[in-house]
Formats: sequence, C-alpha cells, structure tokens
Amino acid sequence: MTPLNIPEWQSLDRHYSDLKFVSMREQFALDSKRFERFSITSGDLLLDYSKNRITQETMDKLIQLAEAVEIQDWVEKMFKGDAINITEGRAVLHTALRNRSNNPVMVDGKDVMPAVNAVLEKMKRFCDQVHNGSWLGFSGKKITDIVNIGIGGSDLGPAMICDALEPYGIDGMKVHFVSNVDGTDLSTTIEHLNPETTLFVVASKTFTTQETITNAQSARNWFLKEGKPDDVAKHFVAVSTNAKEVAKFGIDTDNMFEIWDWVGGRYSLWSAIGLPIALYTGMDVFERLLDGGHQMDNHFRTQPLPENIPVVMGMLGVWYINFFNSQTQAIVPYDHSLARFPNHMQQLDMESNGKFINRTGARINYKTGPVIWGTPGTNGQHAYFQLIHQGTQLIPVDFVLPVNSHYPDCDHQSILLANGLAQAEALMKGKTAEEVRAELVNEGYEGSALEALLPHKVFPGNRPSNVLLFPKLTPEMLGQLVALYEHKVFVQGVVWNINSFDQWGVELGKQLAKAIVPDLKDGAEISAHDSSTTQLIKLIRELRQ
Ligand code: G6Q
Repeated sequence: MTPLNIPEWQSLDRHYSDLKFVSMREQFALDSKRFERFSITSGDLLLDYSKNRITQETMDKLIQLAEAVEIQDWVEKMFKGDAINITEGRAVLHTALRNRSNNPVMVDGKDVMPAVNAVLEKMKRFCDQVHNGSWLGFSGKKITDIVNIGIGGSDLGPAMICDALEPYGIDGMKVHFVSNVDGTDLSTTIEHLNPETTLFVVASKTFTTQETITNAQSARNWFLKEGKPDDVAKHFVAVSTNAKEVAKFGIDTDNMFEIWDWVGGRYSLWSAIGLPIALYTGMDVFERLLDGGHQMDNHFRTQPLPENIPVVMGMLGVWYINFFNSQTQAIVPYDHSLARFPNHMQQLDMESNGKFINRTGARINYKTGPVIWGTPGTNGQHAYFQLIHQGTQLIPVDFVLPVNSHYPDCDHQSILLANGLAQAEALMKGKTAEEVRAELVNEGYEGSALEALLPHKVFPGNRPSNVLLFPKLTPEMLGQLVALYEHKVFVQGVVWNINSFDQWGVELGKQLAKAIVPDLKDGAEISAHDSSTTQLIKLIRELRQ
C-alpha cells in the first residue's frame, strides 16, 4: 500500500498548499503559548519543536497519518519480537538488550532475556577482571589499552559512545577504534601501543567481514612479534554470532561474547558490541546507558502519539521530506564530545531508510530517507551554516544542547549555548529587507551602495529546527538520545512502508570487492568488467610499487 493513497496523506498535501507561505515569525507573534504548545518533555529531556513550519492543524494531521499507518501496532510488533525484518525473516529486538524491566521477550516461543542477561553478566565479570588486574597480559602487566576492531555497526556506535562518555572513562584505561581496511588506520593506532598491555576486541556479527578480519589478522601478526601463540587468548576476545569462524580465527570461544541475529548492526551498541564501552567506562556506566535507552523505550511505547518524542520528530521529518521536498537533515550537537553522533545517526538513518522498494516488494514513487549530516557547533557555523541560512534548499536542523559541561573549569558553556540558541532563532526569524535597510542606514550606507548590498544581507528565515535540551550528557541521557533517534527512524520507515532493518546495499559492497582483489595481483588474468574498471585495474598494477 502506498502512503500516497491514504486519505490522511492527501489531506496533508492539501494542507501543505495552504501552509507553505505561512511564516513562523508571525505564528510566534500571534501565539504567546507556542513554545508550551509545541514542546514535550520526557524525564530530563526536552524537545522544543515550536520552530517548525507547523500549526496545530498540521500536527493533528501528522498524528492522524501516524495513526492511519497503525504506528502503535508496529511498535508493539517490534517490542514483542515479531519478525518485522521480513527480508531476513528476523525479529528486531535491540529493545530487549536494554529491557531493564526484564519482562520476558519471546522469539520463536523462547524468552531471550536469560541469554541477554547471561551475556551482560559475562561482560561484567570480564570487565571487572580487566579492571581489578585479575586478567593480565602475557608478561603479567595490567591491560591499559583496548583496541576495538570492527566496522559499520560494529564500530560507529561504540566509538561514538566512548567519545561522548570520556568523562566517565576509567583512570589509566584508553580505548581505540580501528575500522578502515586502509593499513594506515591499524598502523597509526598500534605504533604507540605495547602488546603486553593491549587487548583487542574483534567485533563482527558475522565474523566474515573482510576489513575486520584483515585488520584482526594484522593485529595478531603484530602481537606475535612479542607474544607467543599461547598468549593470544589473553589479548584477543571476540564479539560475534559466529562461534565457528571465531574459533577458526584462533580466538578461544570462551572469550567470545555472543550476539544474536535479531540485533541489527547499527542497533548493536547495546549488546556485547558495547564491550569496548564497558571496558573503557566500567560495566556500571554501560548499564546506565542501557537504563537511558530503556527509559526512552517506555516513553515511545506508552506515550500518546502527540506527546511522543520519536513520533513527533519522525512525523516532522516526513512533513519536510515528502511535502516540502527536503533532501537532507542536519544534526548539530553543541557538545564537542558528541562529534561522532552525526556519523552514527547517518548510518542509523541512511542504512535503515535508504530504500526504494516497499515491504511488498514494489517500487516506491515517493521520497524516503534523507541524507543525514552534521558536525558539532559552533564549528559548523563557521563552515556550512551559510547554506542553511541563505542557500536554496530547506534543511531542517536538530540542535542538541546539553546545558552543563563536564568541564566547568573551562567555563565556555554560556557562549556555546548562546550560539546554539541564536542559530535556531535566526533560522526561524530571518532578516527582512526593511530590517537590513535600517541596519545599513545605521552603519552610514546610502544610495546605490546601500541598494547594491541590501539583497545580499537578507535572510529569508522560516527555516525549521528542533532543539533537544537536557541538563548534562550523562550515560542515561546519551542512552535516551540514541534510542530516541532509533525510534524516530522506525516511525518514518512505517509511514513509508519500508523494511528499515535490512541493508542489502551494505551486503553488495561486501561481495563486490572480493571479486576484484584477485584481479589486482600481478600477472593474474583480469576477470570480466566494464572497460573503465579493467583499465583502472591495469593502471593500478602498473603503478604499484
Ligand atoms: C549495520 C550493517 C553494517 C555492519 C557491518 C559490520 O547495520 O549491517 O554496518 O554492521 O558491515 O558487519 P559485521 O559486524 O558482521 O562485521
């Protein structure tokens, strides 16, 4: 079923024609309660969505559309473990990984919670041993450096969380992430490390991913320059679903932390894929992260749709993508430690909703997932914000604002926050020609010089943004934020009638390169390719040193 035929979608289409010229500035002037009307809190987290191109009627219609696609039924299907990942025949249960209520969650008639809890318990035992020194390196020294080797979902989420939770890092423990098969990544990481005190976590759900296995083999070779083959067990652990491949690689399966096929890669930081987080911060902090995720799950599952943060954010996204024709969504955290947050969100959203086929296998004739991008504020202001203010595209922005810093000695927070708020305000208000004229006159401009400069300094405004505001970036808050975006993406996938939980585009990449690797060998017969690829292969062979 295409959403274009749903009466609520068509009603939004008509509403869009009426609303597209309505100015937010005027709406704010007319309604002193606009902030109260269009903001939601969940615990310590506030979503202010008042600076959007909406009226109450818009929100009513968006919520009616969410109801028409039976969003609440889909939410229940996901939480209850139905196989909603239809192309892979799998349940989608990242919510079970952070199910702190411990209520049973059934997959194929079996409760998954005992297995989830057992792995959490194993992670805890292992982290405690590493931290208290009962797990030592081969020469009897304490582990000081964790190197996670993984890629995509087995890298981005844990790397982002470790950055963000740097204030919670255990003294003396450092964490590194190696993902790229470009040897530079591994080489520049290990060149400063001591194999006696380094622990590698090889994180791969399938344990067949070329980049990860290649990096892990090279890491083992590096380790074996000092350690003996028997010492590998003390320095390499694995996170995977694939015990056979783990054993084949040479890692003792006692040192393997299990994940399950119902955990999607980009949703896996809550599983044992989060082991580097727990090793870096301690298991108690990792559990606080899970608590935050669970809190958002409860919010998502129980709050009425108009008061439901992921639903409201998801539907606002649909409003811009499908009616205003927006192509991209910026996520701009005003927190330097969230530098990798937009990257993780990019994978989460673009891999989940970058689809052109609907759940019934038919081609889609409407827009789905946007391009997600962003970097921390204020840096982005000195780079790409020009285009957001005065470019020709409508780019909705999420401003993520923690009120308090973890580093109060360096008290820059007022300046940081003022910048975030000022950007959101300026995007909404813009600057009219009259205002620019008054400013220029004030500055002494007149005549043709004034007229020539004036249009360049006009800001159209009416550019939408959300503000997510919270007291401090604690593990619980970070858990809430990540889970919020996961659910937002899910809401949009339901509206677009797509399977947000497969990733055939990623699988394609995994196959393609394997076919070309042998062609790059000197003297090998080059297999059939287009002429461009064949010539490039030949050139690479010639240029290779
Ligand atoms: C995520 C994707 C993808 C995956 C990586 C790594 O949802 O499936 O990014 O996480 O390709 O896969 P492995 O964990 O199997 O190595």
